[in-house]
Amino acid sequence: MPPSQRRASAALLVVALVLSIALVPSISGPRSSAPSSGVRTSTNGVDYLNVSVTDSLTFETSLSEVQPGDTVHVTVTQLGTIDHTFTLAPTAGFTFPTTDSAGDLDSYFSSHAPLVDVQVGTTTGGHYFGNFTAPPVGVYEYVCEEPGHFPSMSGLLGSGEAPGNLATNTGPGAPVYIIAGSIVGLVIVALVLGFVVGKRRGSSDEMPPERLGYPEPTPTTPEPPHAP
Ligand SMILES: [Cu+2]
Repeated sequence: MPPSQRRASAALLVVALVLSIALVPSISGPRSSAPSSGVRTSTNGVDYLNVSVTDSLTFETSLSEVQPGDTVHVTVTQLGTIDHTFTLAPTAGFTFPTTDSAGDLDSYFSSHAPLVDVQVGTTTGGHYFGNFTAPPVGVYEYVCEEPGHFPSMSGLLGSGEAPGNLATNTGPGAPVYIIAGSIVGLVIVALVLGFVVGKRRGSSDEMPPERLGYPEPTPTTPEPPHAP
């Protein structure tokens, strides 16, 4: 690699590294100072959890986290036409095996009273209500008990912590992938730019003529005769 190309590549690599280091803290730093959507919005001990259900067997929830001790008002809106339930398990850190049948869910809830159990009727656009007191710190699973709706209809609600903190969720979080992706992307960009810049400079002042596809021009003045 000619010196000018080496210099250009080195400069771009330094820029990429500086950008990577600058980006990491902004992505992985503490997020408590900037509440994300999904965390409680009230300051008076009352949370409103809006849930919608559809015929495609999905839950959409307005909150992913509530605060322990808060009164949580649940409103479930039927966007389709099929019976559902919104049933919140009372045990922190517990999730149902995804192979569980509706009967398995029923038998669990018969010995573990749900925190809230909203029965959702078939009136499209209808609202169905429930209340519960947010439980001690932990992550809690909610499910639909209608046959065949679990595990498609299930999700996690955090109380005093983000749902992603559930102990069984051991994979790296999204920020890890974002940071790794940013670094790899910047390095690739730096290498490509370094190659292009180096090639352009080299073509004008350092690339040997035979590499450019035309023969070296023959000297127009004959060399002086060698001394005997
Ligand atoms: Cu359902």
